[in-house]
Amino acid sequence: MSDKTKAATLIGVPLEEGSGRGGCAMGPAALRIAGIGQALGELGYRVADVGDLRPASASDLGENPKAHHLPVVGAFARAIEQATYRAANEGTIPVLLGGDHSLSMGSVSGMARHAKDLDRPLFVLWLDAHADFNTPASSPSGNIHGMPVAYYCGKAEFAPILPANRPFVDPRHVYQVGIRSVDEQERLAIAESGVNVFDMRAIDEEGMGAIMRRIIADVSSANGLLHVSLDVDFLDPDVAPGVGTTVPGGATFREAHLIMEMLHDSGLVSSLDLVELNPFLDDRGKSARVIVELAASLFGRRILDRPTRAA
Ligand code: EXY
Ligand code: MN
Ligand code: MN
Ligand code: MN
Repeated sequence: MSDKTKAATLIGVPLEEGSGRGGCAMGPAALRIAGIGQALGELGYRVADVGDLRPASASDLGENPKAHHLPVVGAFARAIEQATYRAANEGTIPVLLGGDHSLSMGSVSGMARHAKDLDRPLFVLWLDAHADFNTPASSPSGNIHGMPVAYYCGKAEFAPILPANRPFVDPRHVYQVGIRSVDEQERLAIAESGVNVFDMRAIDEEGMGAIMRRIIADVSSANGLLHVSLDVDFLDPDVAPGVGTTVPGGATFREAHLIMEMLHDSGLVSSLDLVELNPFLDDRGKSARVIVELAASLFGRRILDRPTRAA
């Protein structure tokens, strides 16, 4: 996280219709109670909380049996795209408090518009058990939270949600880390797309530090902006049980913190999603607190000061 900016905008997204079950709409409240604003403030950031987005359902978007609750999810995507773009344009780091992962259709699209204004490429670091690369045609569930990566890469158009000329993210600029649950058709689409996937086996074999050094070097050499999207199910369920789509064998507490610490030191992060927290499934606020601690590491909380490395 760049210390030059030192301002963050919290954007609450009480959206759960993309997930196929109730609970994620309580995520923004749980993250606030767990102290997200206070944590960033203590690290020296000027924090503005714009409250929760509550757009009216988009009546121009018809229901789609293969993309459930499209009028609600689409209305949120429009509102999120604008709020994210505005916060970034004002020189702050947008922090999306989710809400299910379909919110990234809006946040990443908003950052893609911002990056285009700056004539810089947008990169995305997708921390998730899932690839979220389905389309309405390939999805086994019809739940839109399994589709946002395909959407912002321009590979899945449900209906005219955002303007047709919106900038897409180059799939080769998407880095997925922690992946361990991929659907059959999704697997083929990812392989063809050029998305960079570091699955759990890659993490086991190569180590999180080595993987992150490669990603950071790629973004840095392209002078890119980096959007980070953290799905609670990226973490092992023992670390963070408060999510509806747990998959065993996830990232450890320290692996996740190492990512955040290295990202902070890189100074490359422009924006952040904290998604899929389901307080109804959580263990007395455990997962909400872990997510806030990870965000604090991303914004500069450290165990000890590091020696400055020679260039
Ligand atoms: N791949 C499955 C689907 O598309 O239904 C599961 C997606 C879960 C998505 C969670 C949020 O990361
Ligand atoms: Mn996800
Ligand atoms: Mn997931
Ligand atoms: Mn490139």
